[in-house]
Amino acid sequence: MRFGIEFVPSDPTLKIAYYAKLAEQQGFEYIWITDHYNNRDVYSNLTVIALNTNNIKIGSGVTNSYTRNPAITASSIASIAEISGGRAVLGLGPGDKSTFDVMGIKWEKPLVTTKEAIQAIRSLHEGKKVYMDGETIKLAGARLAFNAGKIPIYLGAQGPKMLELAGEIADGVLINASHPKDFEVAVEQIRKGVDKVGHDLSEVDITAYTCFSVDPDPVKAVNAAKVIVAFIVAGSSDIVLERHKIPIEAKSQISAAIAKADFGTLMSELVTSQMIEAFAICGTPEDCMKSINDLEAIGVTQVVAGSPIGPDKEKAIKLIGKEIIAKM
Ligand code: F42
Repeated sequence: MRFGIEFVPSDPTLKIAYYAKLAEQQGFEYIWITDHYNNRDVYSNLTVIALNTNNIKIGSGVTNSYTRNPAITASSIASIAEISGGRAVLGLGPGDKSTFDVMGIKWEKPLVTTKEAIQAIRSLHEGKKVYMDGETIKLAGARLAFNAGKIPIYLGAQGPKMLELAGEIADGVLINASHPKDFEVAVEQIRKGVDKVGHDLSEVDITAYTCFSVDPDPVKAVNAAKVIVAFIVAGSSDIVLERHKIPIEAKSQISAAIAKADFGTLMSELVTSQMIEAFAICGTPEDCMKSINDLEAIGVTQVVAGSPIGPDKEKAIKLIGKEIIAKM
């Protein structure tokens, strides 16, 4: 099992760089930085992290091809590869519709757009002059003026078609989920894509991009995860909720509480232990280790400790290093 960690640049960049260095010391292999326009910029964060770490791989987790043209993304991540001595990985997904709406960006054909963007970025990294008359991506002779080298591309995916596409064309897939039931379904979809192109499933780094919360006190760990789990429930499809036997009406109740910023009711009533179990890896290091072992048995090859990581981030990073990574 590989271990990654997600940082959200709602925190200041220098604070993230401090956590990043700590994560490297604790044995994590990947750092993933989220990309949303309202947070600090992903590539500024990756640059500062590159300069403050030595071995850990660093990537966008995930950027998209709506807010950034694929040629710009190809150049940005290749710059990070150069600055970091070849440690860059590109996480790319269809993006977050709610942030596009406020920027006036239309979210058209996310599957096709993401596929074409990956093809374009790969060709640019191979040093080619790229002409692409795709359904949505159009390039008319774009070429990078410096050597990018080979940069692994991970696809951010949840939907069945997107997961299949990841199996077909990506080096890895970042799946926002935490429970074995969701990965049973996901792995089958990825396998379909892999089979289509005659590859082997082992060539894809199947990554659980989890809501993770660890603390010696399991109650504190659960409380720290509740707000994140509330957002996950509010954004989950009915199929996913049914899979976990969570009543569909819970989604609208939680969405209403989020809209009113009624975090008291969320914390005390609406987010149930069943939801925590379905959508987070949570509890003592031993609890978390058990969940990680269950994921590994299903085919997950990387676990990313995503927000909140724990009620005390620094303590949680050290705890994961000492009590989980070192013991796996
Ligand atoms: N989004 C961000 O904006 N920033 C982040 O930092 C971020 C991190 C992140 C990490 C892991 C992860 O898994 C996702 C992450 N996301 C982040 C969200 C990500 O960008 C996507 O929003 C998320 O993964 C949801 O994507 P999805 O896999 O559910 O795909 C959507 C587009 C979907 O509907 N997929 C369908 C499917 O079955 O997979 C396919 C729909 C389809 O076929 N559409 C056709 C097409 O061409 O797109 C068009 C159909 C038509 O009628 O037009």
